[in-house]
Amino acid sequence: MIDASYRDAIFSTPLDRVASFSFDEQVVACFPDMVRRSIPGYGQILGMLGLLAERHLRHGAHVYDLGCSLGAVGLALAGRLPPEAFALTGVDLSPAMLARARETAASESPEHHLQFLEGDIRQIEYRTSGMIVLNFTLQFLPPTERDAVIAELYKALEPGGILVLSEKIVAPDEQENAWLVERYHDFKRANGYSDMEISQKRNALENVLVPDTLDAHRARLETAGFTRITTWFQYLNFASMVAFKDKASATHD
Ligand code: GEK
Repeated sequence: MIDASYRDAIFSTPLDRVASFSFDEQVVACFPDMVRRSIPGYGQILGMLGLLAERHLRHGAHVYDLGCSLGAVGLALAGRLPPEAFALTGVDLSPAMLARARETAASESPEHHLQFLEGDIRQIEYRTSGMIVLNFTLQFLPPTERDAVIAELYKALEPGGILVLSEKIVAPDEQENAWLVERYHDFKRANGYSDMEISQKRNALENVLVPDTLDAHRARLETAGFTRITTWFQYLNFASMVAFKDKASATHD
């Protein structure tokens, strides 16, 4: 288990100027608590990733966890699949996150092949993979750079491979979106965040986390080449999609 003992209190005191959100040591310490209390369905999504891998991952295939933070996706897969079933590479920009991910993987799942690489998912050379997971990561890239990353991931997937994309989303209808956001703030309040924490975090994420609509995600995935796309999960303004690369598609060159 990733240590969840540090409570997220980053935005609990008034700050005269809320700095932009960044994934530094302060965030690492309370990250498990933060994601659990601020991403509706985070635990359910992780649980389902293991089941999706059991069902769709070719035995022995390589898996990417892009924007891996503390490595929760790898641990979730390791909880369902034996060590020889897959080898996973977690990629993240944050050295502080990666240090903790390596430690946790070594103590929790020493038999599994989980490695962690410091890198920018916009720049790395991708190897052929059976499953690629973007669990709440694409949303942190500038919107204009998202198409190119998804196109690369499509190329890196082997035929029959899957991409799992979990994101905070925005509803196209203003009224519907306002309702979802308000209920999301209720969700955070119910999880112990104060109004001040909610509003300061919101300001810190402004221009850092820019959500797309589900339609925009679908269009991007289709443009990249995916023919079958399913939104398998939605909880308020958080959703997860699975996109299948056709078994008959040309192999990666
Ligand atoms: C989980 N997937 O627990 N390249 C690599 N990493 C990046 C980039 C980039 N360009 N931009 C942001 N990140 C995890 C949760 S958190 C989501 C993912 C959240 C990394 C960033 O350093 C952070 O660790 C992660 O993406 C996003 O299932 O905090 O809301």
